[in-house]
Amino acid sequence: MKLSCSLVWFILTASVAVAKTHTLNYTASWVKANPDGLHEKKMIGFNGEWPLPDIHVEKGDRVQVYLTNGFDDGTATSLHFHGLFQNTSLGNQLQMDGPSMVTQCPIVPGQTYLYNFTVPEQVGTFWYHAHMGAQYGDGMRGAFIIHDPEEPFQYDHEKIVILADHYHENYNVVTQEFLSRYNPTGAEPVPQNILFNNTMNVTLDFTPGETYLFRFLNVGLFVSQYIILEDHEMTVVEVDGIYVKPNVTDSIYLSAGQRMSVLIKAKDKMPTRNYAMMQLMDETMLDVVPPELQLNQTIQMTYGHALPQAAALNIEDCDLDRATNDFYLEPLVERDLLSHYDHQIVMDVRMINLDDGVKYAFFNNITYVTPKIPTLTTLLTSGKLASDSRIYGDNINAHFLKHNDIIEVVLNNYDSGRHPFHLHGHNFQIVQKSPGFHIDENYDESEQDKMTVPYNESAPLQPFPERPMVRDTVVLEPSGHVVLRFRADNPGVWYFHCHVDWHLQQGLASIFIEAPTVLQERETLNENYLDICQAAGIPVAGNAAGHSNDWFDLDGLPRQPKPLPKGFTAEGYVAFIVSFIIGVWGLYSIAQYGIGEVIPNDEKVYHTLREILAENDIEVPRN
Ligand SMILES: *[C@@H]1O[C@H](CO)[C@@H](O)[C@H](O)[C@H]1NC(C)=O
Ligand SMILES: *[C@@H]1O[C@H](CO)[C@@H](O)[C@H](O)[C@H]1NC(C)=O
Ligand SMILES: *[C@@H]1O[C@H](CO)[C@@H](O)[C@H](O)[C@H]1NC(C)=O
Ligand SMILES: *[C@@H]1O[C@H](CO)[C@@H](O)[C@H](O)[C@H]1NC(C)=O
Ligand SMILES: *[C@@H]1O[C@H](CO)[C@@H](O)[C@H](O)[C@H]1NC(C)=O
Ligand SMILES: *[C@@H]1O[C@H](CO)[C@@H](O)[C@H](O)[C@H]1NC(C)=O
Ligand SMILES: *[C@@H]1O[C@H](CO)[C@@H](O)[C@H](O)[C@H]1NC(C)=O
Ligand SMILES: *[C@@H]1O[C@H](CO)[C@@H](O)[C@H](O)[C@H]1NC(C)=O
Ligand SMILES: *[C@@H]1O[C@H](CO)[C@@H](O)[C@H](O)[C@H]1NC(C)=O
Ligand SMILES: [Cu+2]
Repeated sequence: MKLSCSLVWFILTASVAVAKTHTLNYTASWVKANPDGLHEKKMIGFNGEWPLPDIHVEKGDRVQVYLTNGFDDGTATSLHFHGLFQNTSLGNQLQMDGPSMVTQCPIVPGQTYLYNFTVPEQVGTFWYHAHMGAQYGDGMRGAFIIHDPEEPFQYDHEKIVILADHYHENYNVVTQEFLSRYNPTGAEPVPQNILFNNTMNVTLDFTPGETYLFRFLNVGLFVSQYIILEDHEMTVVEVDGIYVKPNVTDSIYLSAGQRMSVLIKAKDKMPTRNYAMMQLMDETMLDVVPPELQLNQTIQMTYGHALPQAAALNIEDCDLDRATNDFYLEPLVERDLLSHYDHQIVMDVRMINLDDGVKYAFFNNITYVTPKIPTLTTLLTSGKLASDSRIYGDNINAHFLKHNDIIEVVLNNYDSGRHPFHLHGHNFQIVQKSPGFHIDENYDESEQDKMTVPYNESAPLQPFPERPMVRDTVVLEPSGHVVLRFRADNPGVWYFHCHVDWHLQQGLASIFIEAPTVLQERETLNENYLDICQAAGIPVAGNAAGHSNDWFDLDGLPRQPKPLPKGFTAEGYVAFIVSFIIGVWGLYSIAQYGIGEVIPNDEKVYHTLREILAENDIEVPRN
């Protein structure tokens, strides 16, 4: 006993001796920028500059990021480090995870929050981004690389490339237009462009004979993207912070949130021309493709500036389907399949209109609605009640996980879109991943349920892999399913959500409350946490509705709107509201990416609509 204690002490001192501390001091504020060269807009800079810096650390280092809210227009913020486990066994790590109203209060103007954590267990390609509405779409994002002194591959140069979709309007404007009854089909906002490392028309220099490690990250809000090389091979070596057995391909696919590191070997001899690296949107994710939209751009792989430029690549011969499939990749360090589960969570994904005419996204019948105080505050201030689901309210899709249980998450997609799901605090084995089941463009929405192939445990579509792929973000294909497994070895309050941020805004989220009593022993809310809550006017104790006198009083808890009246289908609503608006105002323009202009007199439209509903004997939705 004594011996093992001193051994632990020795190991701790040894690792402290080499680990560095990186102290970063950032003030977030609006700055003017013109990322695509076509439109100047406000982007979110750190210390007055945009793009934001990439953060480089080494395995085991400590990171202290002071984030000050310097916005001059009341915008609140928060910062998440995507893919980092924030292992709570290290003490007080959960309050560093970042999602607003889950593990912290929003940071209001003038306040500073310290993100203070270590990265002892992980290496590879991660990123940081605001976790407050769709805010990171305005550029509050960057790469976070954890270097490994013992990297299992060699290269001459490292290049980091963040891919993103780009909107000319600011995130709050786009969000408001999207979550509107004037967009009853829930058509996602179509970006105006795609960015390659925060800009366009990039030239990458290649030297014959050299090998390049490219770390690609999709830090966008919405569309997945392909990278396709002309006459060069990519060897995939890392995926979402997991080394994989090297696999050669000419095309890769990254959904929002995903990362891939690839080795690219330059031509051995000086070629007589330059080559194309194509960056391509996954256009199947767009409801409408506006004719002027550039779906791709050609990045120059340049051997010589005097050599002929590469033309855009014809990709007809590329096997894009293989690129979308991460099921075949195997982790380099062999980790056997978690062969059984202790607890299964089945979640059906649906998109449905509620009574306010807005299209929401659901896990089972619940769309996530932000509670009045962060779920972490509720857990840590509720004592013995922390395991009682009632105190968390009924609109956060809470799932309780027992310490060290093996959890199986089954996701069935009753929607025709692709959804990249991301789990905080863990990664997971992908034990089943069905293909998409194609849906006719003119399908009848009421037929959607019949198209879907849900997971059937007695007849899995694929054999279970012996060593399944491990990721932190996985794409659920249209009308298909995925099955994920992980061990609940990190007590916490972990957000599980779609990384298409528009779908997250529609409520496609759940909270995994993992071993709450163990977490209470590990985590204490620090002064800084309490201060930023107080500054935001958010109670520092209480249930989801902020009450701490009666823990079962949920009066005032925000909840999802009522369902649409019976017999009044979403399609009926769409047809009705569109024809109604055209009829009355004649200014509705669905041409504008299916969103249309915001009608100036919003309230009036709605009241008139209610009157017409009543006149036609359609049950009038209550307020
Ligand atoms: C961060 O920068 C601000 C502004 O330059 C300064 O006032 C503050 O003291 C700095 N904080 C730390 C911890 O370095
Ligand atoms: C990229 O090229 C297009 C077409 O030439 C041009 O309109 C745009 O301004 C360029 N963008 C940047 C950031 O260079
Ligand atoms: C967190 O740390 C504990 C203790 O070292 C370990 O058992 C567990 O696997 C870790 N969990 C994650 C998700 O890294
Ligand atoms: C960060 O956390 C470590 C470990 O708890 C602590 O020693 C250190 O003082 C903290 N940093 C700051 C600036 O508070
Ligand atoms: C992308 O931008 C970052 C800085 O913003 C830079 O360090 C990196 O080298 C750029 N990548 C490429 C491939 O140019
Ligand atoms: C790469 O993946 C394919 C499956 O797409 C597999 O057949 C092949 O064996 C893998 N190659 C290596 C070198 O692991
Ligand atoms: C790139 O986009 C243009 C139009 O924006 C289209 O004509 C071309 O086929 C696209 N190329 C690829 C490889 O998809
Ligand atoms: C969801 O369905 C369950 C069971 O049918 C029901 O008890 C619950 O109230 C529903 N929740 C909401 C928010 O509608
Ligand atoms: C699941 O598969 C089993 C075995 O093939 C089959 O008997 C059963 O009908 C299937 N269940 C559903 C709901 O399709
Ligand atoms: Cu989604």
